[in-house]
Amino acid sequence: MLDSLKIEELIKSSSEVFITAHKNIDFDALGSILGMYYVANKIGKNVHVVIDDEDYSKEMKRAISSIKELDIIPKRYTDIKDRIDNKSLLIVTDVNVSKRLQNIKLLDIKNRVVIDHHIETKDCIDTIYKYIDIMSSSACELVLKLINNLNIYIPSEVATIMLSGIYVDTNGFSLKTTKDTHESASLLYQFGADTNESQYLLKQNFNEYKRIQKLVLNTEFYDNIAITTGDGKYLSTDLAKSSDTLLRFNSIEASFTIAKLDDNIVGISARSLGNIDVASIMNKFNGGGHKTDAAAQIKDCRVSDIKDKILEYLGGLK
Ligand SMILES: [Mn+2]
Repeated sequence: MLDSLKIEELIKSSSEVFITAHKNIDFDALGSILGMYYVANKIGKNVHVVIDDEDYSKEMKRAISSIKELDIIPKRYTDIKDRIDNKSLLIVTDVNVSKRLQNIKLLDIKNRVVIDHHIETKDCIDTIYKYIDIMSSSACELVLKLINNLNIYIPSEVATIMLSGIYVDTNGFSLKTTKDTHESASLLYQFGADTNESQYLLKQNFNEYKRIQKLVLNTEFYDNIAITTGDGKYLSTDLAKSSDTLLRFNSIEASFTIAKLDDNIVGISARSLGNIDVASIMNKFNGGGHKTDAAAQIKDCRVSDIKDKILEYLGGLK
């Protein structure tokens, strides 16, 4: 449950607020950071947006230059580290594991709030308050609930970035989209979100597209199950996008994408329309999630062995 007053109180009692998200920032991460910026700003706190990525896509540069016009200048950890004291508050959005943070040193800040829609794993950041809802479409949707509850105003440039974040995370309002998602979008339009500008922000990277297509083209079908395996290394977001894509084909009820994430780590991303519980299968690999959306990472194993095990577990479900 979202406790808006608790978040408000934590911001009020802090010295300054630092907001960050995951490495390789995307629009959901940036949008949710900016939403939280306006929440803390309205409460009257000094707020710092902390981003340590080395480089950005053209689209991300475009978004960041639009917020610079609002006088929001993202800072690096080295710029803010001397400001940290024992009353500093760290707000983390769109991620809950420390190793994926923009800069792990931000955990020098001991008072932390996490707002996220990803599966909570064992190495979740320690917090004084966390709002994690894996059924929610995006971190932006969660932050918009807070914005709505606390009656916060956001400028149109930020509304456009948040709309783009929801668009990306729902694959164009098709996945994990609920009444709440549309209500969030509706609120963004009231703040002046611009769909034309959003189209510029949402332009895809062609190399990423090729990587995901390569995965998708390597799919094998077993009745209503699609299983894809990748050669070489992929990003975990590639696996997720591949499984999302596969779910859209005729008669497919569940999809699995398996590929190496690192030399000794194999990742699985699993999706289902709800009739097959993919979380129960990911649990067998010590992963987790929800019955429609789950994942796992396994050390020191082969992609082909993982595929065989999935088929075996699926056989057991019947
Ligand atoms: Mn997200």
